[in-house]
Amino acid sequence: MTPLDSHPPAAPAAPHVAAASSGSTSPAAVRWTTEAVQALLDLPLPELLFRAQSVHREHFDPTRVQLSTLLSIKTGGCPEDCAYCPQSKRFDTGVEDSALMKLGDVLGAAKAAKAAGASRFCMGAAWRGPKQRDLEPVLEMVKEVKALGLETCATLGLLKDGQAEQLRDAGLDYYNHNLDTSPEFYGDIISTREYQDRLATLGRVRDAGLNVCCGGIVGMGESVRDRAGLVAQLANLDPYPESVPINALVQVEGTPLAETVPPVDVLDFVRVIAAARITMPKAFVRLSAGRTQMSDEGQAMCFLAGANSIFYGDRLLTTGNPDADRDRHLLGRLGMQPL
Ligand code: SAM
Ligand code: DTB
Ligand code: SF4
Repeated sequence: MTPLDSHPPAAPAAPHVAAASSGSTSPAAVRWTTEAVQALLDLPLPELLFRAQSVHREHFDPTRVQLSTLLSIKTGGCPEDCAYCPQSKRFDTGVEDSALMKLGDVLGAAKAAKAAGASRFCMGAAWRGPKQRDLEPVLEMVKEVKALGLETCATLGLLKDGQAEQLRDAGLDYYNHNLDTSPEFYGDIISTREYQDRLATLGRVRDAGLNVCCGGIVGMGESVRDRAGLVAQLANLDPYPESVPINALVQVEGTPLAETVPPVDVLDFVRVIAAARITMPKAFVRLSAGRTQMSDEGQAMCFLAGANSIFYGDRLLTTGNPDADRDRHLLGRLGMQPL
């Protein structure tokens, strides 16, 4: 894989970067300070968009967007307490706890996604992390989905030593594991694991030679500095993630964050996309959860800010997503094409 480059800022380093406890994906070299990223977020929008578009065009065709379909292969009943998540068993959200899906059903969904035009298929499980007996059937799923010619991604929670290698050997292309927010705000959102735990799993994923998919959520009541802190953490991973999902919080009734924070202003969301694009020039920046609440014009601005991937299909994991027809219509209106 070609090493990813970055566009370091001129500003001197003033890090408040959490150090990884293991693995080579560590924020050892501070290329982007929180202050430098915050300065990007504070730019007048035309300046920020111009910078983001300039970087985007150096590495990607700005008319192309990758279509990725998500499937929840194991839904609900999760022991963790992530305050945004409808799948935690601690919150009464109406999401039923269900068993791991059967291989045939997963393959059926992957074939349908491919037929509808997706080139990437991401399997998500509501686990703190997979037990070995859980991982075995997932390895089969990865192998068979990969054999369909789809790019594969999985998000299964924290990984133990050796599990990333097993996923790699099964044919997994990307492992998704989000930092979600800044190290400072993290404790307000999740108490059942530490930022360091997430960094350690990211290190295991990187060490196994998998592509890293890592991003976060905007709209959880975080400050602009927290948004900058998240982007700086991601950009300082060495190398930075190949894939960066930026989610707008989907407020689900029963979760602690529902109706306690105002929805994020789409222009502020666009700013975070642009900052991710500028600081991680070669990454796929994914306009992820939250599109059902966005206008076509808001989504168009995300593409203009450097987003080049969306989740495609009428469901995310447990919540809705624009249906495929609407997305095809949107891309048509914008003169954009799937990758
Ligand atoms: N359990 C695994 C984990 O947490 O790593 C994998 C699945 S988890 C649902 C994947 C990601 O979905 C989370 O890290 C979070 O960024 C995102 N997510 C979950 N609920 C969300 C919500 N209500 N709005 C936006 N993003 C959400
Ligand atoms: C990511 O960053 N966003 C996706 C994917 N990675 C797994 C998940 C979004 C979940 C939104 C809430 C739900 O549908 O349950
Ligand atoms: Fe569990 Fe993942 Fe949801 Fe957290 S985000 S409660 S770990 S499914």
